[in-house]
Amino acid sequence: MMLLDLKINRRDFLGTAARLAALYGMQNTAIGQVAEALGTVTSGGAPVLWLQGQSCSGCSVSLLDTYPRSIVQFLTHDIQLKFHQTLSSATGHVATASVKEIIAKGDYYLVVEGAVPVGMPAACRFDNQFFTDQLRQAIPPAKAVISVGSCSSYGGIPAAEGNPTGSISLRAFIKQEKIDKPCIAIPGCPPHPDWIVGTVAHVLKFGLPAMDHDGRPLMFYRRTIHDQCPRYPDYERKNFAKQFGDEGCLFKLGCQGPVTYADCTIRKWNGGVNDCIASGGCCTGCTTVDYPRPKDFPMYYEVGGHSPGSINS
Ligand code: FSX
Ligand code: SF4
Repeated sequence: MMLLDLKINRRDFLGTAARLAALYGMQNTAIGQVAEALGTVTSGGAPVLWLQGQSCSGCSVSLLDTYPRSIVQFLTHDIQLKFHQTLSSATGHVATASVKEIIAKGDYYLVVEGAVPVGMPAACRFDNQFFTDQLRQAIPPAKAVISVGSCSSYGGIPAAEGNPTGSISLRAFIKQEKIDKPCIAIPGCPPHPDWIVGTVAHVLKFGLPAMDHDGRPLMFYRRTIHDQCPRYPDYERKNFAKQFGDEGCLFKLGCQGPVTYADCTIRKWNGGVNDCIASGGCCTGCTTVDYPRPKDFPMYYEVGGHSPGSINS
């Protein structure tokens, strides 16, 4: 599917390659390789099938903020986006037929956003097909599988305490189905657009990235937020904020930075403008395996300490 036919000049192209090399922590000498990677996919060699399960679609919304290469350039030049439930215009039987055709041809990269409701398959359908069955068909022919977001990577919000639909992660689903396919996890609720674009580009050119034991690419998730936090000197000096808006380390307000692997404080969000801690909020640990935690997790409390049950009362 081509969304728009934009031309990209060499300067923009190398600029993107340089940024990707930088976000991998590569030397300048690697820029050529990354440019080659983008060139490979630009020439139409990287069909991508993007499926959505139980999610809020925030991961796709986050991807729209990719920069400096626009999302249109990414979708129309870097990858051949064959189908995406939110972006594609096809609906109903037409969409179902289109996805079936893509799966039958095989040889695509499968990106999955959202958790898998194995305990209640009818909770998530694509036309008349259960999402679980769609995955059973789509995973085996894929060249690689990438789970985008915490829901797909680890279960996330749909699998939070209570979990009425018996949701599990895509990784757990692949294991449960005994499908032999590596799955790269790009957790975050939502994940940073650089993590998505950078991982896809890496897979296309270099194959699977180096990952930690939970499938996260080390190039983005190697160190904790705490280790890279501008408030770390306050933590060392035991200068803790007592309420939101205070200066100082947010640890005593529930900051999850010490146990959360991601590079938000260095990379920044919204085009390099801000991140949770810089804006005065705690790290909620959205890239951790057990996010979003039990219902007594402080994230669900109003400031002032009301219990979760009293939030709306
Ligand atoms: Fe989950 Fe993504 Fe959070 Fe939402 O699709 S990671 S709820 S931002 O959108 O899956
Ligand atoms: Fe660590 Fe959070 Fe304090 Fe930063 S604000 S130093 S991440 S506990």
